[in-house]
Amino acid sequence: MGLALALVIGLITLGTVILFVGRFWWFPEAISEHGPSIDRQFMLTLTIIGIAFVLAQAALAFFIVRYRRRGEQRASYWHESPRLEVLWTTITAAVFITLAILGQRVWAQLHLNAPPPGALQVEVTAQQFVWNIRYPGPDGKFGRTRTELINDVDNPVGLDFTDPAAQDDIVTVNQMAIPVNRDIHVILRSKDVIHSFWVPPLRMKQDAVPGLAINIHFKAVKTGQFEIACAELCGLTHHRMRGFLLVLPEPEFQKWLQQRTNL
Ligand SMILES: [Cu+2]
Repeated sequence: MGLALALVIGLITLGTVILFVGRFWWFPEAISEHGPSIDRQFMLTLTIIGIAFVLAQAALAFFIVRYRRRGEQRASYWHESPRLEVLWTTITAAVFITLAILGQRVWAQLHLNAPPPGALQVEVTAQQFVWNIRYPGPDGKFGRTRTELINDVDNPVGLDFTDPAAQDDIVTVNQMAIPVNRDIHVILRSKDVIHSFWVPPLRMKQDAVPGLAINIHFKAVKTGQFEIACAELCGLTHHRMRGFLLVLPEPEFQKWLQQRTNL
């Protein structure tokens, strides 16, 4: 029984290692400037945790075989070794705290630091079950909004057109275009419940929380069309809440924007 169990543990460990090392089902290619540093951090964490996982499973299999019941001899065991417990708890804590500090650096650059000057501002307002995207228009200023003006048919963010700055704002639903190689400053809001703005190739995921304006920034370095998924279970048709991010060369982006002006 002991041998069979050790074998099963060995096979599960081997299968898991093959799945990760073979990368049969892996991330989409990173398209943001910060993407490679997120991937590096992920690989570092995965490698360290992977080594710990293999060592722990090998030790488990070894102990199962070494101290198993043989014939009339009972399986032997011991417990409580404060020295060992302190040792492995300290090592685990040191590894986790170091990884957390390293990861925090990349995360903070995107979430806590102010967006670089000149970044293009885009407001993303999540709601059940669409993404409302707003651009400030030619004046570069977001106009005033009022909740009582919200109307899902033609004014999803509640633009107040008595404010001149609101008259040229451009609002689209589920279609977000951005220029490539330019800093983008996203102001993330929610109208109803918590949603999560997730574009896997950007390596960017951030909750949208009602009542908060959350600032994130990034720069896409490859053009293409990518999916904006909602990564927070937000209601019955959460799975249908998907938008598209179009990363365009600057002239095409300007054209895209112009086509939507005065609509
Ligand atoms: Cu959602």
